[in-house]
Amino acid sequence: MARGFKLIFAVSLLLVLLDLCRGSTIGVCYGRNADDLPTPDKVAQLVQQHNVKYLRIYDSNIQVLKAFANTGVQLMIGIPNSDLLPFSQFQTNADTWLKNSVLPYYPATKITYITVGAEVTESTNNASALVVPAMHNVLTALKKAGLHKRIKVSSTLSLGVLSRSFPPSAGAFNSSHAYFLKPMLEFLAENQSPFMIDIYPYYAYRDSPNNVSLDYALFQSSSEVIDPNTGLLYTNMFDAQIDAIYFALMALNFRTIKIMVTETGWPSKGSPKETAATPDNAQIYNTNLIRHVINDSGTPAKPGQELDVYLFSLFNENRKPGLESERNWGLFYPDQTSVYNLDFSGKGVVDTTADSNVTSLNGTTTWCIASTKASEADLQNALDWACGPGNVDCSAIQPSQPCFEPDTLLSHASYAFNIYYQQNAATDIACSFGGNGVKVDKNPSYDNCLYMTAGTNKTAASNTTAIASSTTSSTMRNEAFTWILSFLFMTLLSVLLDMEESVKILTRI
Ligand SMILES: *[C@@H]1O[C@H](CO)[C@@H](O)[C@H](O)[C@H]1NC(C)=O
Ligand SMILES: *[C@@H]1O[C@H](CO)[C@@H](O)[C@H](O)[C@H]1NC(C)=O
Ligand SMILES: *[C@@H]1O[C@H](CO)[C@@H](O)[C@H](O)[C@H]1NC(C)=O
Ligand SMILES: *[C@@H]1O[C@H](CO)[C@@H](O)[C@H](O)[C@H]1NC(C)=O
Ligand SMILES: *[C@@H]1O[C@H](CO)[C@@H](O)[C@H](O)[C@H]1NC(C)=O
Ligand SMILES: *[C@@H]1O[C@H](CO)[C@@H](O)[C@H](O)[C@H]1NC(C)=O
Ligand SMILES: *[C@@H]1O[C@H](CO)[C@@H](O)[C@H](O)[C@H]1NC(C)=O
Ligand SMILES: CC(=O)N[C@H]1CO[C@H](CO)[C@@H](O)[C@@H]1O
Repeated sequence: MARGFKLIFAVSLLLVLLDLCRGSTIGVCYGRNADDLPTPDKVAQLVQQHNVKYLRIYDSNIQVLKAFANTGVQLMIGIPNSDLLPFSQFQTNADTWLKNSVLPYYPATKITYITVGAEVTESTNNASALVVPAMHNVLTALKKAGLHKRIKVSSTLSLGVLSRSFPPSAGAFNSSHAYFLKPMLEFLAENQSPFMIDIYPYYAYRDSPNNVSLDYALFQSSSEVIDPNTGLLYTNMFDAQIDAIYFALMALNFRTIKIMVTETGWPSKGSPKETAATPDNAQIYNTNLIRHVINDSGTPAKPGQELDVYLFSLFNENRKPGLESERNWGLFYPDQTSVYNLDFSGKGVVDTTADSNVTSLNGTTTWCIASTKASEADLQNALDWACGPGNVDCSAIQPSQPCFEPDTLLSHASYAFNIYYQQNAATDIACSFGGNGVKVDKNPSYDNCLYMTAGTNKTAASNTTAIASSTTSSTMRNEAFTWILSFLFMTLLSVLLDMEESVKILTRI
């Protein structure tokens, strides 16, 4: 008996730690308001190729649910505002939907969240009044199916729920929403569901460029904004907006509710007036956002707090109404080529846990170099990007270093492209550089200038002391995590086996 208890204890400890150490995650929103998108099956491949593990959809489309079966991708599914009336009216409507639209695909398709309604305060019909009753009915349906612990129910909101967001410590909900917001917050607290918010520093900048600096919106500010009430320093608008929500929740004494960002992003193109909507800015925002989040740096009010974030959006959606930017939030064009390079891992070094042997997957080794057809301007842009946001160590192409000669843009760009490519799992997309990169089978190394292969820096990457400085935090967390896991594994072993046996195993290891 005692052994049984020990075993149960060790297993639950393991599970608790797994959960605690999960870290912040990055997902992507898969909106489908377009008539030219690839089939859901193709999208499932694209998503897996890019190692995206979390995906938000806005409905419970059967083709999509089927396409993501057995992919390991965790799905957040949704009930649109237009369906809230039936869901709020009768329990049986929620029961039937769950039975017909969700359960047949679960658990092969990993559904982890249901969003009931989306940004109801922005909705023209009276969705706000319906949302909480609908949430209760969906939860009850899940309880009947025994799934309420595995699938969480919430609803996404826009920053419009706040009447004040600056300074963050003065964050407060608009009291005219209290009639539905208060019961919603009670629901979330009771069921340990997250507060889901869509956050767009882009709009804050676009709508008041005189008050908000572009650098502050893009996580590039060299100056800080001080919250006079708390003395907290803000270097970016994203953190300030999240903290405004934390303070608004605290003001109502909802201290346990976690925040999840169900949409954020930056458009790559806009109308002539939307000058900040460019591929460069979109790339900078999303790159910096991912690094900021993956790092588990939290916000000034909640340092170290994990935060799950979904990027908006997977594709450009040609049927979205409104300004030009509305149709250009995508990371990918409908033909599945990327609008700009983006490293979803935010790490910039080979992820030692994900890929153990990338190049030999195919039996061949490939390198990525700059195309001779690329223009000087494109090469310079791509080189600057690789050595900057792309996180490539470009020291070897500096004067007097081994790869400085020949001192040409083509040669320097080739060296940098290749490192980026190898550090990002050597996927085709990691060698795109806006069409200026090409893959080659022949090792481009010459003299003392050695071109990296995916294997080259394996040991360096897995050696804690040798990791590039910009990435230490999250990688070290993973290392520590691995140690904790190994330790727990050994504890488990020692419970499972006789003590003597496990001592033997330990000494052998
Ligand atoms: C929405 O519904 C609520 C509750 O039924 C009601 O108090 C409110 O006036 C309605 N608002 C509108 C704009 O119809
Ligand atoms: C609060 O919400 C109401 C109703 O949506 C709106 O008219 C009002 O302008 C909002 N107040 C603030 C300060 O945003
Ligand atoms: C922008 O700045 C002006 C003047 O400093 C101020 O009156 C206004 O309230 C600010 N607007 C916002 C949205 O912060
Ligand atoms: C990562 O976190 C550390 C400490 O929390 C911080 O100093 C560093 O600036 C963060 N890096 C990024 C890219 O946010
Ligand atoms: C990669 O895999 C190949 C074939 O399985 C193997 O020969 C090679 O040693 C592996 N390389 C590394 C670095 O593990
Ligand atoms: C394998 O490598 C070759 C040569 O680079 C390439 O053409 C082919 O697409 C690769 N196959 C896969 C499955 O990556
Ligand atoms: C890690 O790096 C240190 C210092 O460079 C070195 O002494 C050690 O042998 C390395 N360990 C491994 C496993 O590569
Ligand atoms: C090819 C390459 O970049 N090699 C590097 C691997 O990591 C070691 C230690 O960090 C560097 O010294 C090498 O230059």
